[in-house]
Amino acid sequence: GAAFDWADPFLLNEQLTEEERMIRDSAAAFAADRLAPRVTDAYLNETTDPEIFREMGAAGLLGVTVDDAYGGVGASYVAYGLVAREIERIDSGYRSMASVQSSLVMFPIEAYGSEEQKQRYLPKLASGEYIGCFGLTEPDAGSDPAGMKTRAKKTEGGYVLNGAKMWISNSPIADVFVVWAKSDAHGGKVRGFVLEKGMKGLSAPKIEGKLSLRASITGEIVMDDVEVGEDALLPNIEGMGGPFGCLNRARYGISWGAMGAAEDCWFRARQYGLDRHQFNRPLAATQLFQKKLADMQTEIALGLQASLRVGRLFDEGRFAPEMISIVKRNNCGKALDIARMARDMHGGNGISSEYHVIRHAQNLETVNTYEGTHDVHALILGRAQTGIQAFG
Ligand code: TGC
Ligand code: FAD
Repeated sequence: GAAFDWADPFLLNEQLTEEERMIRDSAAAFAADRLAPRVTDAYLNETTDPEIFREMGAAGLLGVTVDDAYGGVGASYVAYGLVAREIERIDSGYRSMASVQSSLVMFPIEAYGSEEQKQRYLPKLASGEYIGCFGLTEPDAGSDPAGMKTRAKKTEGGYVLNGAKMWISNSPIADVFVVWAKSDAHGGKVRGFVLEKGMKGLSAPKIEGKLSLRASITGEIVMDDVEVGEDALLPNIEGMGGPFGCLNRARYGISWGAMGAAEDCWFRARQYGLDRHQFNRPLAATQLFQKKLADMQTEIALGLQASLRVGRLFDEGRFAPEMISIVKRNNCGKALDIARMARDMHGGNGISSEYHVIRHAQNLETVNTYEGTHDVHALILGRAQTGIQAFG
């Protein structure tokens, strides 16, 4: 039989290609060198260094699946997932910054944009010179984005946009805004628009006071008679399939990312249990402690294997959104449970920023909520197996 690797129980590493392992390793080195040293300060002070985008760009971590003709890496969805896992091992907020840029801004421009839009935006988004954001959620339209109020009204040379987006990652520091609006010229159907910082009537105030995901800046997008030309419209998509197509990619990446955060919690809890003695023996010598480690190992091994499978299907063009709901929902839910467990296993130290586990737990509250809440993904899966839509 084969030797058992406790940290890689199902030999995931062996199931990756050479290129995927290389990309993973460079993401891991970047995360350790550039992100880990900054994260505690960023989290405590709620600051996001825009320079991180440039550094990620230089390290080849933005637009992993985007065509290299446009500055992307042209690698697989599995490689993209591995990058998300390595970045989120440090912090979910850093992974958010990267996944919005790659899946929610570069993807729609590549998939739905004109040649001119691709040339104009993709290389600069890939290098991190431009920071992107994605505006779908509104104050009164979260789980039900089709209920959006943002409107695009046809003018002679283009459109005028009015509305407000809420809870938008990166928006206060963004140069490029992919926003979704109902367009009167298209029978009220949802259309995508690419706006740029500095347009008259466009602002993106920061949302203050977040107690989760504090290393990633979040804001609103306010559009007050923002006039754009016809060239701001994403020409090749109409309807809710546009934003959902982006969400499929981001949700898939999050399923890997959440497992990265969970692994960090697991490894830290294991080490803490080996080092810390109570009652004259290591905490790790107790049955309760070992049971928790076994639960963590099991859920992470299963979750990673499932994400890998969905990633391979993605790369073969055979994924269904419901598959993504399974891994997004389960991996985020399990990661949150694991982070809370790791926090508990660290005792009092577990509440300190120095031990990192409470930061992961706080972050994963957001990760479990955004990109479709845990319950909303249950409803997607319930609909798929009963044929009954239980949302409204
Ligand atoms: P429904 O009737 O199901 O579908 C409407 C149209 O959309 C199509 N569609 C999809 N297409 C591709 N992929 C998918 N996953 C799709 N899901 C639906 C569908 O085929 C249909 O097309 P058509 O042409 O027939 O009109 O839509 P519904 O309005 O009933 O939606 C229900 C529900 C709950 C599934 C959906 O609204 C939902 O997923 N809600 C959750 C919202 C959400 O995830 N928001 C995320 C905002 S972005 C974000 O959080 C970024 S955080 C990132 C970070 O910082 O990392
Ligand atoms: P609601 O939809 O009001 O849900 C509240 C509760 O009700 C949840 O528990 C939900 O599961 C439950 N619920 C809702 N509907 C039903 C139902 N039919 N049946 C049963 N239960 C239901 N959005 C973007 O567009 N772009 C971004 O970049 C972005 N970044 C984000 C960053 C952060 C830090 C956060 C917190 C959010 C971000 N979001 C972003 C928004 C995010 O996608 C939404 O918060 C999420 O979709 C949930 O919407 P909501 O907050 O309006 O909650």
